Amino acid sequence: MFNKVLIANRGEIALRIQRACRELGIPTVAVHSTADAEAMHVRLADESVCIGPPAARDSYLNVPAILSAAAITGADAIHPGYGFLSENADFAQMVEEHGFVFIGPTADHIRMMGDKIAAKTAMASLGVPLVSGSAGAVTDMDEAIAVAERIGYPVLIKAAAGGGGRGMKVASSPEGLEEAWRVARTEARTAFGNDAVYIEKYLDRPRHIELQVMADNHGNVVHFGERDCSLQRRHQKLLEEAGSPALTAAERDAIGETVTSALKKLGYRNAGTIEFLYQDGQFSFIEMNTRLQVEHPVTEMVCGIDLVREQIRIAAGQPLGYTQADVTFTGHAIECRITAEDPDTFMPTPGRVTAFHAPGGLGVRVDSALYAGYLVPPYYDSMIAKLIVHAPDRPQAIARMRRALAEFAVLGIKTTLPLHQRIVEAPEFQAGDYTIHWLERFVARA
Ligand code: MV4
Repeated sequence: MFNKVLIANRGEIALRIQRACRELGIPTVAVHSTADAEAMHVRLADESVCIGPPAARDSYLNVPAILSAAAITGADAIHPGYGFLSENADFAQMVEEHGFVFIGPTADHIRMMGDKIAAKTAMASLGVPLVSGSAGAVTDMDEAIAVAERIGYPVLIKAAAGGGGRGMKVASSPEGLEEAWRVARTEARTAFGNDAVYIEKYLDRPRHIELQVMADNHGNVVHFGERDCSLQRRHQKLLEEAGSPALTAAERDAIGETVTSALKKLGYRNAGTIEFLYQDGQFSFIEMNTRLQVEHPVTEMVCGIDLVREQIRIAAGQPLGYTQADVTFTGHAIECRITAEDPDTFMPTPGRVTAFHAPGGLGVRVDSALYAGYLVPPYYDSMIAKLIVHAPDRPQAIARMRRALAEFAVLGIKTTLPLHQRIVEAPEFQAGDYTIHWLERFVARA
């Protein structure tokens, strides 16, 4: 096992990783920007190193500073968390070249999944279902027209280097295709420095369902079921659930078997999330995320497994120690992502938190680095807390979330707590009857 782990992140996820390390008996090193000197992740770490000024590019993305911090503190492994450097293949490679263990997948797998065309090609060859579309990159307009004619309109043009919703254009007719094609290529070139694009059939009312997997270095792969992440606004998730209200246990088992067998053949290692669009009973692979995700706690609650502990054990070379048959799903879990934003306009609301009271009680978990007196800095992501509830079934989980949201007090700044209260009251949410478009409209009609 590792002697010391450096956590290359901040906020609640830095605390989350520290907690797993502490339970494994591993000392931790926090890194922080000058803006985060008073942050909870610094206070709770065994050691800390300041790695630069507030702007992320000069601190949390500053690779030489982070590698130096690992070297001077004698850390032997680095956990990247999510965001920042977590899906940067060059960083993962550099970490290993400097003699540290990267707690995550191999640089080659991160690189492969970062290229959305390479990811789709690999998954298709391993038997994972895709949405119909081009076989790879589409390089000229005539080919684009031919692909669209074959799969039928509407179609979606996506950037190979995109992902997470960036660089997508819908075309509903041959007339619209030429314009969408030009705009998509230009945006891809300016945003990613890579104008490769591909074409898919546009699904008009899908759910976003993702599967959590974990693979050790000995060929064992298990899945921990799905999360429904359809409740998002502008590609920012607001609420996630495990399991999906739309899936049966048989459907979960089937897609789980497809995915674990594919990743076994791929030789994948550590944590991964396979994203699907789900519509009319069909799964269509869209992307794979090669990191721990923000919403991992809902999976932990229903499986009773510490996913970060598993990541660390696996990176240290230990086998999983259990099989798919040992993974069981109990009850239902929901997570609300609370942000420092105006609940009506979504403008960030950094500032001083004057009072903080987190909810508690049976089946309530709060992952947050907030405290009374904390100054929410303007430089980083606006998420300030994740409120997670677990209960025997979905109606009880919703009742528990309503109760916990009512207890939660964050004073001094505006937060999205009132918006979450409205979402869990909505009949469509309570019925589990929503697609990726529902929240966007719900917010607009308020
Ligand atoms: C799609 C789609 C419809 N049809 N692909 C957006 C994020 C990126 N990961 C993929 N995305 C989409 N791909 C096809 N063929 C609709 C979306 C999409 C979406 C997907 C998941 C969650 C929220 C979304 C919001 C808008 C569009």
